[in-house]
Amino acid sequence: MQVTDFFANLWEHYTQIAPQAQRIQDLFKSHGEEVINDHVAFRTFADSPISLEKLEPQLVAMGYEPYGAFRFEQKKLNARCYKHTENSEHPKIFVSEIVASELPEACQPIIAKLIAQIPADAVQGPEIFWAKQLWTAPSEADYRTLAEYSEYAAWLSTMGLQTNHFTVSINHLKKFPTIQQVNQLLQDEGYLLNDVGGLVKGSPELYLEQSSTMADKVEFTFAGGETRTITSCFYEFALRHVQPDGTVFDSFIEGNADKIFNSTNNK
Ligand code: OOG
Ligand code: NI
Repeated sequence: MQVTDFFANLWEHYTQIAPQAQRIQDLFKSHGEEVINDHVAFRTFADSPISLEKLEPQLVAMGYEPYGAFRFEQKKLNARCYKHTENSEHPKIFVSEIVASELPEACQPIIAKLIAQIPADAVQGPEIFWAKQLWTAPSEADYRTLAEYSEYAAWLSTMGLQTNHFTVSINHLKKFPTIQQVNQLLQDEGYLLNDVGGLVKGSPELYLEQSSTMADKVEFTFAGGETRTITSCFYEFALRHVQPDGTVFDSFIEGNADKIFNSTNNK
């Protein structure tokens, strides 16, 4: 699959569940901006047929290569980032996975039940990145148990494998050159931003500043038939800075990412 077709498919699925992203992109366009994506992110289950390791060959087949690895000790996550080998204009990709065996006992049978339903050969092509839930809906009780220990696991149990967020490259905006201006525009339009550790994650000194909306909400029907409003996906904004060696920082920062993950928390 062509990389541009891959991202077009991702955007179409993503904006169905996160309509705020389309509205915000349209808002930037109404100010004469061209909206370029810095990166997209996915979440998945480690030790499963859709683990990071199983997904990676699909990204490699499209010309991507891994260039960074991360560990989130408290959240029990591993992550890797990927960039395109030939075209640096293609969005970067951030994939994280949760290690269920490291979560409290109470979570383990719940996650095992979901993973057991994923076909061993689930990963056949790039379409896997918008496959969503590859298992039947969890019960509301199981969802709440997961949420108690891991908002990430709870989110993944309902949303499955799909784009968790797209990210606007602030570097490519003309009228909103600072992240503060972007945040102000969004707040003036009534969008709720992730304020964990402040609205701006990172700093120019770290060569990366990021902010994000709080996730959209969707109706979800649990196994027992109860329909509840839960969080879906969010939109992110990233400003990258030039390093002393003259190159633009192109990776990710654990301390920033750790806070961005909370954009899907049910507050
Ligand atoms: C990923 C959070 C990390 C970033 O840009 O640091 C991230 C997630 O919420 O799944 O996207
Ligand atoms: Ni991100």
